[in-house]
Amino acid sequence: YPPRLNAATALIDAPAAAFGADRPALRTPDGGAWTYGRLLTHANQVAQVLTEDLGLVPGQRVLLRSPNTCWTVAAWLGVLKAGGVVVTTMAALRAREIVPIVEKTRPSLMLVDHRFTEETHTVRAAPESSAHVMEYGGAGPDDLTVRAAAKSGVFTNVDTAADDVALLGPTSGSTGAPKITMHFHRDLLSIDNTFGRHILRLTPDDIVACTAPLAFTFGLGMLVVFPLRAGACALLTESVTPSQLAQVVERHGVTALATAPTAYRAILREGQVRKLAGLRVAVSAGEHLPRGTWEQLHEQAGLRVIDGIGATEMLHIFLSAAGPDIRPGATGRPVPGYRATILGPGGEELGPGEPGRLGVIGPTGCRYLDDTRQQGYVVRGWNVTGDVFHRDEEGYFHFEARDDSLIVSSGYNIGAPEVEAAVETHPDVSECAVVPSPDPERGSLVCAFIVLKDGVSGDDAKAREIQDHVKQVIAPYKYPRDVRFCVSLPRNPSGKVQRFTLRGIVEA
Ligand code: 3SK
Repeated sequence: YPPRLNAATALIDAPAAAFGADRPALRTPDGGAWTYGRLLTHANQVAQVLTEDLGLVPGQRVLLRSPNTCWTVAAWLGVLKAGGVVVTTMAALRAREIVPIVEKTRPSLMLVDHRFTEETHTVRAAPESSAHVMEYGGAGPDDLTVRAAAKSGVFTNVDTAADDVALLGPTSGSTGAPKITMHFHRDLLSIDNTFGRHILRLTPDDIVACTAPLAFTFGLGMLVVFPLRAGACALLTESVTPSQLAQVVERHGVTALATAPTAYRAILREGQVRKLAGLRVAVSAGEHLPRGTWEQLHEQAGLRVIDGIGATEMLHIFLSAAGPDIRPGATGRPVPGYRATILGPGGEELGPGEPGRLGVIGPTGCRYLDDTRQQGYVVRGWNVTGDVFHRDEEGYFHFEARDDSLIVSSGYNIGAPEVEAAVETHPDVSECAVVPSPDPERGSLVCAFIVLKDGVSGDDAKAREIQDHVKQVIAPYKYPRDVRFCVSLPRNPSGKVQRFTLRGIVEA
């Protein structure tokens, strides 16, 4: 990459010129449609508001909080154009989840979809935060979209370096406070030059749908980076059930779909899979895709699903396979540009058939913002994702297990300690331990073993009460769907909770 590079130039200015300003760039199921020209104009207008009205200086951070909307894409590109750093957060997060992100990333500004401002104002009131909050998508005089309408839509992108930070992506780690991954302008192009070009291979005729939020780098790649670089169109959905997703795919002529195995399984179960038969490309990521699900999708809709594993730390997918290279049941091989290995307990590289921790090296990699956990993730140059795999003689990588305290449910990474802490804020709870419980639909469920305070009885009503409480405290998708009351938690002699004992109970 050239030393000076603003990723927004490659993501919207160049595609609008190369593919034509009238080409469709974004669509929404309700009939909304933005061309490349319109997206470029709105992204420029956002950059103008940020720099001319709000005095944003290159390198300052802008937190975005929104579902997947056209204006979110414009805001995201506008921040890059202005030389700012995007801090992504999911709309579903609660104040107690946003505060640590704000404390760590210190944004100067928060751009928030007008439907999600309530919790943001709580965050704004916190002593650590001095960020200006601006809403968008509403109609008030200070709304970003209203201010943008008064701008010319002409903007010269700030001259950033290829390795200036462009994106701060929080990731719910398996322990403690959220970790904030940093990615450079060049990283945003690297994921396209690797997974995008070699595996996904979108064309300008593709219409792409993905259920992941733009705040999750899986969604960012699938809905912004890859389609825009290919001249394709992204269909943005907010929250859809699996059967609505199948309908959207059929009704809107979607040709490329990316979602988690949970959604594919639900579509199969609900008898909707024929609606996916028009897909040219189907991608599964976020959790392990079992061979049986791959085969059902192949038999019933003719799909050859591209499986893949990525990580927020790596920005996107680094193990995958497409077309004739696919081996059902295997996740794939290192995406061109990446190398992968299996590491033993002492960090030594293991041979074929031996399970160990997955290590990966490539053009993107883990750089946590000011976090000693960096040493745990990058070991002798290998990015160690926490997943256990084995490699076969042909060089394909096969999934075995995930990090002990990270629960992957419907493609979401949920840290067990965070759920435990939320459960323990309920006044009737004495202590709690959270483990994954296997689930045919979601891959895993969040299962909470709860010890109640003396005199409180654990029944269905109490379980529902605690579940509702957790949904108020942290993002609702993290709540324990499986609640089990017990008299005590199993502990080792030093007092540490023995999660493996609890896992044995749920797996029995
Ligand atoms: O596999 C994942 O969980 C992932 C994470 C970040 C970006 C992309 C993917 C598929």
